[in-house]
Parts: sequence; C-alpha cells; structure tokens
Amino acid sequence: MTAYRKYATITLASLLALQVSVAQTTSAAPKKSLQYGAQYTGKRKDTAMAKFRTNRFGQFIHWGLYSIPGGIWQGKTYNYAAEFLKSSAHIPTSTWDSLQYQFNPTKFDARAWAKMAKRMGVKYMTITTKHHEGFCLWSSQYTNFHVGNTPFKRDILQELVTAYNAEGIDVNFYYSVLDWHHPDWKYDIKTAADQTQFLRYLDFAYNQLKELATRYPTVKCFWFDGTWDNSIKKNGWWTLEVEKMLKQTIPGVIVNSRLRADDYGARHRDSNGELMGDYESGYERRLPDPVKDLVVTQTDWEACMTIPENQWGYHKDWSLSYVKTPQELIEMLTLATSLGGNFLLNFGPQGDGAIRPEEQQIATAIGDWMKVNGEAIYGGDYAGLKKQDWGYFIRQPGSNKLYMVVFNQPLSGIARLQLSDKTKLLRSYLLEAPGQTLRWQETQKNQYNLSLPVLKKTAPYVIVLETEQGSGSTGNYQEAKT
Ligand code: FHN
Repeated sequence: MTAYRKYATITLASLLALQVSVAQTTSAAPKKSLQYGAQYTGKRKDTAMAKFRTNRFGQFIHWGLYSIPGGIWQGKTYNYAAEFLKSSAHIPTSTWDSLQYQFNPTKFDARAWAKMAKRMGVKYMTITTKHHEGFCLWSSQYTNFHVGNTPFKRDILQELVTAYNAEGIDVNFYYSVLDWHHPDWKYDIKTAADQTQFLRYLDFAYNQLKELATRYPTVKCFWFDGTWDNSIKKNGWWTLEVEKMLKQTIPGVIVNSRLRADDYGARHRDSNGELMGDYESGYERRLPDPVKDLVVTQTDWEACMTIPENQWGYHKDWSLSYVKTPQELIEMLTLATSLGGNFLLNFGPQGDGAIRPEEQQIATAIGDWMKVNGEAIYGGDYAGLKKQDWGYFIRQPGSNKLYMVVFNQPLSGIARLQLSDKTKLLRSYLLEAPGQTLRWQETQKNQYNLSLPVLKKTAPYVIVLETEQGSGSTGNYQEAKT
C-alpha cells in the first residue's frame, strides 16, 4: 500500500455514514475536532506568500485537446464553455481521446506567450497542466494520455516554465482532480468496491502531483480544481496528504482553497469556518462586493475571470456572448487589489498554439495602462477606508502613499476624502504627472476636498496621496452638537 495511505483504511461504514454537507458553522457552535481541517488560521507570513500577494495580477491559461475543436463539433456550435465540449456534445471518451493524435500546435511559441504576458503586466501565470479531460501537457510516466504521445511530442510545461521564468513571471500549475479519462475516477463512493477502485485513482493523482512538483521545482503554487464531487468530499484525508506532500517537496509552495475537504466533506472552509489551503480561490467569474465582503481582507484570496462570459478554453465564436472590455477588466483588477486580493485573467490559446487577436489586443491595452499605473497595483492592499463613488483607494503597505484609482470623475470636480484618524495629507499629484500637484482643502477632521484635474480621460487614472501617519488634523473643528 502506498505509504501515504495510512488513513485510507477508514472503514466504509464511516465513509457511507459521512453526511457530505457543509456543516453550517456559527460562532456559538462549539468547535469541532477535525483531523483534516484547516492547518492554520490567518494569512501566511513567509516570503513566498508575500510574493504571491504582491504579484496581484496573473494570467490564467486553459489549453488542451478542447482547444482543437474550439466549441464546434461536427459542424454544430455549442454555446457552453468550450473545455466542456466533450459533455456538451455527448462525445464518447474514445472519440474525444483520439484528438490526442491531432494535437500538433505548430504555432506554439512559449517565449512569444511570455513576452505578451510581460507586456500585459502580469507577475504570474497559471497553466492547466491537466484539465477535466485528463490530457497532460507534460510526458507523465503514469499515463499514456499526454503530449509526448502526440505529433507535437515536446514538453510544453517545461517550455512555458522556462520562458515565463526568464521574463521574471512566476508559474503556477492548475491540476484538475476530476478526470474523465482515467478508468478509476468515481463521482461518488457507494460501496467498498467503489472505494477500492477510487483509491487507485487517488494514488495515480498523488503520483502525478509528486511528479509535477519534482520535475518542475520552480513552480510557486498548485491551483486545484474539479474537487466538488462526493468521492473527494469522502476522502478528505487524501487532500491533506497531497497538500503536505507538495509542501514537503517544494518548501514554500502555495496551495489554493479548492483542494481540501475536511472530515465532514466541507470544502474551502472547514466545519469550523476556517479557510483550508493558503488562499481563497472560490471567486470565479465574480468579485467580492467592495462593501459587503470585507471578510475577504482577513485571508488572502484571488478572483479568476474569463474575458467572454464563460469560456475558459478556446472557443472559435466569441460572438455568442458578451466580451469584456479592457476598461472593465482593469476595474476588476483594481477592485481586487483594493480589497487585498489577486486577479487572474484567463486566456484560451487556439489549438494551433496561436493567441487569438482579440486576446492580444486586450493584453496590449491592459499593459499600456499597467505601464503607467502598475505602481498602484503591485503590492497594493486594502486601505481600510470607506468605498467612494469615484473609484477605489489602495494602500501600499510600508509606505506613506495612498492611491486613488479614479473611474468615475465627479461632476463637481471635487473628491471628498475621509482619511483615517492620525493621517494627515501632505501632498497629492497625478501618478502619470508627478510634477502636477493637486490642490486640496481640509474641511473637517481628517476630511479633505481634493480638486480633481480636468482631464479628458478615456481610461481610469491614478492620484497619489502622500500622507503623514501619526499626526492628526491641523484645524480645530467644531464637533456637531446634536
Ligand atoms: O469546470 C472548470 C472550468 O472548466 C474552469 O477550469 C474553471 C476555472 O476556475 N473551473 C471549473 C469551473 O468552476
């Protein structure tokens, strides 16, 4: 028996008795004693996590056999996520898997992808090493269903890791535990035979993950997905063993919240409400509410986003849904930063390895903005100030600078700033024109009216507030008597 599997002999009775439901945790409820719950609380304080946190902006890449048909099968267009075409079009596994022999992305150029990503301003990239279809972008020794057994043959993961790292961009690995190809995958566990079979799959996945961590030691994070089925919820022990193995193999490596299931099948947060994994990765195609969701500031988190409404893999026809503009995506990145989170923007390369023109144009537009304004984003964090209509406050920890990213220019030309106590405004200027200082007037205690520049802007702009901490307001302001 694989040594790590000391927990695997949990009795079938306990498996079947497991009520796979997320226990509603209230603060009044006594803490449950958990074997597979959160291993720590709060934010990691180490340098590897600090780097992930200050990166703020990442590129997600979904690339696999699904990129070849691009959402169209036997002449019919399927308006659902292209990486789900196998199920949308009810394609038999044997037919789908034969796409392996068509995989020959002659236009794939890892260095060109990395240069585009650098130009866009991302600091990390997360690549689908294996998506739900089970096809591996590396020559895994644990399956034949991989890039080595295609006309292309080359080690795509190695080329991407080398090219992106050469551009100073960290590489993270997405890994789908859900695997449509593997004969031992199970969606649920109903019998002892089910568990015996599923343990064979869990060994396979464990070995693949150890292979990835050993073969590509510069990888910074494992981004798990496809762990929502009961079969995983009933094997929470395995999820903890995987996390421990990865962190022993690559000290400092980061694991997202989608891997773990606790003793009761709770995911993301354990049955005591504590986050499992190193950051919350449940914000998918949505962002937290800047006012209601301040709980996000208690842990690290990341929102992942598609450019069309719901296409992760390449879809040939983007006219089927709304496609977000660079400005909308810049606002999402800014919002995430203002709440102390990361933003992971998805690209779906074509089956031939080229990046579609629409994605290249978006990458360039965002990169143009980041070149001027990235200082506000990289390392930016929640400022602890009330959300304002004109846009977002961002704090740079360790500096006396506050950033205002203005999306909605007030008609009054004035931005009313309520800074925190003991914060005095010293100077304000446009980030893109530091010599252009802005006028302001203190109107109330720690409250300032800032005169905004009259700008004919078609893109958001950033104002820098240089402050002095520790000194309060200068004026003697009469507190209202009510
Ligand atoms: O089913 C997958 C989907 O294809 C995509 O990979 C996203 C990315 O977060 N995750 C799952 C849907 O939640």
